[in-house]
Amino acid sequence: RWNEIPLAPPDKILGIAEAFKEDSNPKKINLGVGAYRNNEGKPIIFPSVKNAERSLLETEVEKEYTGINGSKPFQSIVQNFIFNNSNKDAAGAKLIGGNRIVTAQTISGTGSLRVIADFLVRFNSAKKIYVPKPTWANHIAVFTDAGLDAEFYAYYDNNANDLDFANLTKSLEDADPESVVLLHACCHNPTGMDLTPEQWEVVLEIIQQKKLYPLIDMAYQGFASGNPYKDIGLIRRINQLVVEGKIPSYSLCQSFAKNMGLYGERTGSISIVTESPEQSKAIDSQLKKLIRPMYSSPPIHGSKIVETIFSNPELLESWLGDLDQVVGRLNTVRDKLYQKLDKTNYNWDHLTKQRGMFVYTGLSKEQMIALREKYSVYATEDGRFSISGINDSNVDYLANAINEVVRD
Ligand code: PLP
Ligand code: TYF
Repeated sequence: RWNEIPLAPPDKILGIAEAFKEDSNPKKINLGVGAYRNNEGKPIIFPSVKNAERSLLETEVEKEYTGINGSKPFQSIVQNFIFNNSNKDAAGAKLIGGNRIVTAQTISGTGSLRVIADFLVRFNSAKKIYVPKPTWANHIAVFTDAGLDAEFYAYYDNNANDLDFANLTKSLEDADPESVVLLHACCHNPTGMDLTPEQWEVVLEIIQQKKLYPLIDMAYQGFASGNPYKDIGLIRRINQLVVEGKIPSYSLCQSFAKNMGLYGERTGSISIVTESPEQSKAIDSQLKKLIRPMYSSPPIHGSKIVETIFSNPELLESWLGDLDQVVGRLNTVRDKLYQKLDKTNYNWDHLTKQRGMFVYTGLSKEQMIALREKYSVYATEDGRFSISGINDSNVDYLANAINEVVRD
């Protein structure tokens, strides 16, 4: 019966971990998956998260199913965290107060992307989504599996190792009206290059002219500045435009995988900003109708951690500190690598402009393969390094390997 099924290729990102495991070189370095490692090369649990779990262990008395869209407290925490920005976003507060945001807990960021993709296939007039070139590889798989037609808009100039803003605006101006456009809120994956507020302004203007539907993906909130409340400039601005009636609606996919280190807990959300409380009611009901036959309801442990942290000012403070430390180490590692790289024949200045978990080296596929085969440095062939795999014990070896590969 199944003899006709062909072998599927391994996932471009997750496949690297498999290859890394097989390598017996003691100096091997894993810069593949975007998951945090400390200076000892080990994954961590944020101390604030551990404390929240301790408290949950004592107080939890049931493991009942949560609602299809998650719990009300979780939805409200997420809304206040992202849209009200601790009472600093007047427009966002207005949208929350006016019942114009529908939020559902989802199976982390990937789940929220899939839920909104299914929603758009059902309800958006246009079935096309424009994604930046390059983007997270899974974006394209999620959107096309759901039945959307994914197309690229220009984003990055591989020769200049810089944002290609002129072509970015040009390709959005050429986009089919009413289509969906995917925007990375901050710490663009894989390039680490974000738009400036002035550049966002231009893009938001085109979005209005072409009646494009903004879908924002925010998987790295906090990783640009170290402070999650400072990394949501795009959201604050778009909230103003919604309140002014210039952009009717948009959606936001959000994940606590990276900024709370809740990777495997699968904790994230989808929020849809609507035009009226009546629309909100209908959309909330449709999200439930869509999710119920798919996975019924989201997991509860991660969302309870989030609820515990946000309802305790000390834990909240402690989490913000934990996140700041993680981001601080990433920035230190980025600087150290930059300092050790040979700049005589290769300009590495783009590294200093990039933010988040990745550096996008600009190295060719051949150079990346040489890094893997000659030096046991594992990363995706597009030239992306997940830099938390770098630490005091391997940064010299890594920089030397890169310098050798660039020289050859
Ligand atoms: N979006 C982007 C751009 C990502 O890089 C990731 C994870 O790497 C995600 C979404 C979703 O991650 P998760 O499903 O673990 O929340
Ligand atoms: O490194 C990346 O870009 C991501 C990380 O279930 C990831 O692919 C890994 C597993 C997963 C979600 C995201």
